[in-house]
Amino acid sequence: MHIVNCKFYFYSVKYIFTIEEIIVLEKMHSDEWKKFGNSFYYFSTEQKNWSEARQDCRDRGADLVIINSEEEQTEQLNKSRLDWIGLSDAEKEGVWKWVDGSPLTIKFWKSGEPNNVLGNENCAAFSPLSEKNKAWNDIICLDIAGWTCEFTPVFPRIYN
Ligand SMILES: [Ca+2]
Ligand SMILES: [Ca+2]
Ligand SMILES: [Ca+2]
Repeated sequence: MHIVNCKFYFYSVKYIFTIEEIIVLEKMHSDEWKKFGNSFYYFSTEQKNWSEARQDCRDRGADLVIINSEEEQTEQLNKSRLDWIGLSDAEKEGVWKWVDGSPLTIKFWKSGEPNNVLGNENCAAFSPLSEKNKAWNDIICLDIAGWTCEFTPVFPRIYN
């Protein structure tokens, strides 16, 4: 009887998750999400403008990708298409901010970018077939491009 109780206790603990943990589990077991480092990534199959792309990520419990390191930049580089990242200067011209509100520190602009053509380029995207450290272009936010969502769990215990 004692052993049965212990076993029941073990399973109870193992299978009670918070909603946030269930979202992580879903991404872990979904073919749509790819894990790299501490994050999961979703690569769109469609093309949308920047705001619609961001909304799609939010609907998936994530946001547009934020490039925090050279490793992440390199990992994201294998793209043969224009692809939105979570970076814009729409609020104040020339002041680039990530979708989580953090300022731009490590940068991977193409040569000559950002150039704010016609005063109207406020959203950043990977350019196709770019060099490793020179890959981003500022383009018009209403342009159509693919996009990448990133989800970083704040509770690493269940997927380590
Ligand atoms: Ca990131
Ligand atoms: Ca701009
Ligand atoms: Ca540009």
